[in-house]
Amino acid sequence: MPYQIAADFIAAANHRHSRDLQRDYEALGERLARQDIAIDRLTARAQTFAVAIPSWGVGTGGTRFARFPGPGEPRNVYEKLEDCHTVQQLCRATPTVSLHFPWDRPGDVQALREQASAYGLGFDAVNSNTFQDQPGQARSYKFGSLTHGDAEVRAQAIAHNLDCIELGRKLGAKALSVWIGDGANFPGQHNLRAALERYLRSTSEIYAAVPEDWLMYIEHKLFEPAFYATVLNDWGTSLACATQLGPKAKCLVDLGHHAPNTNIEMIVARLVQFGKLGGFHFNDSKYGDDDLDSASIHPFQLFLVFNELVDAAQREGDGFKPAYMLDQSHNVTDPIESLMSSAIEVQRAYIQACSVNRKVLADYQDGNDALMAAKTLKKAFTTDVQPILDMARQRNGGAVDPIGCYRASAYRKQKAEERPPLKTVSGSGIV
Ligand code: PSV
Ligand code: MN
Repeated sequence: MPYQIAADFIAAANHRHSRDLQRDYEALGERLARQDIAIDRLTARAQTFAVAIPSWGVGTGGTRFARFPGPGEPRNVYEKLEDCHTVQQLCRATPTVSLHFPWDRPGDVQALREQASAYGLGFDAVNSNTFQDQPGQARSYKFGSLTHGDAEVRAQAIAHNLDCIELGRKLGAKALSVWIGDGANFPGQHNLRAALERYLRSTSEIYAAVPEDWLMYIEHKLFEPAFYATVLNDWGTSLACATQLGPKAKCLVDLGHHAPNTNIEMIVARLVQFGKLGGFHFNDSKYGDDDLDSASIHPFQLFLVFNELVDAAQREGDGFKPAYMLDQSHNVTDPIESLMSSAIEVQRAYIQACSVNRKVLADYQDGNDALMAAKTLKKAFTTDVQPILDMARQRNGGAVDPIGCYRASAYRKQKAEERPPLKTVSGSGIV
């Protein structure tokens, strides 16, 4: 029986924090009450907040230079689920897992579904992978996949996406995420327009197979691995393609897939306005697609993204439900700790954005009071909502201090014993 952190271990750890937490919570409650905000209302929102874990995030990603695996890394999708369960057990904000095929292709689909439900986990969007060649694959993706000049390569990439839909269906997923690395490294290598035409033809075939109650997320990326011209390179191209594909197609915004200093919250507002915001891959970056933990570099940007999302939820009503997923790669941290940290940071940005006084903000905007409008946002951003997050976790049965509790447990040590490294390591994203 694989080791799990026991519920009474978490309860005992929580007990040690409960008095301080209660005091901090009451003090914050008083401060918020002065602004007419009921703290329990925010806590209830934090309790229902959810962001999906990327299955590839529980392993060490590495960079293009090296990968330094850590002890006890999961060696297959079943072990990845164990780690996802641990993240959810402690954080209570990550009830679903986003799988990546073929990395996560299960030997027994039903067994995987049952294991997930025994852990109380569900499946979020399934991701296709036509950016790598797999052993035994008939055609190579070296020069592209869905946009390749050769129809047989395109057909193979389309078939893989259809297979992902089928696997996702059996697992109870409701969306397919398509990111392709296709593009050119040299001017002249591609006919830029023809490449996008092929993209649209291939994705239309995939779109036709997307079940009616599913969504298809198309994920753009400015560059890498194509360093001159990526086929689906920006949100404008993504919006045009999703519109052409149809209502089941929406745009996925990965926070690391933009030029430096891009105003990402504005992209969010635009996609919401045109009904095409599908969801997010949350991560953070300093230079490019660094895949760092959420809010490790730009916490204010994350807050501003959620400011748009909270505003959109108010205007659009219940039907507004973008998919939230993490997408990060760990080189120097324990992946479980980084995933917990990111889930909490995304949740923090959401709660800070919920505490913006939107009536006051709108009045300042109407009165052209730029300084006070900015200060209204800053006030919400600088309010320390940590006691709300900790209380939400405790009320949901998680850990008040997830990383402390995880470190005090024997989890990593036990996994190192249970999971001796295999010669062939399971695939993890490094792109
Ligand atoms: C590409 O950089 C990406 O963001 C896509 O979402 C991939 O599916 C993921 O990273 C994993 O490599
Ligand atoms: Mn991504």
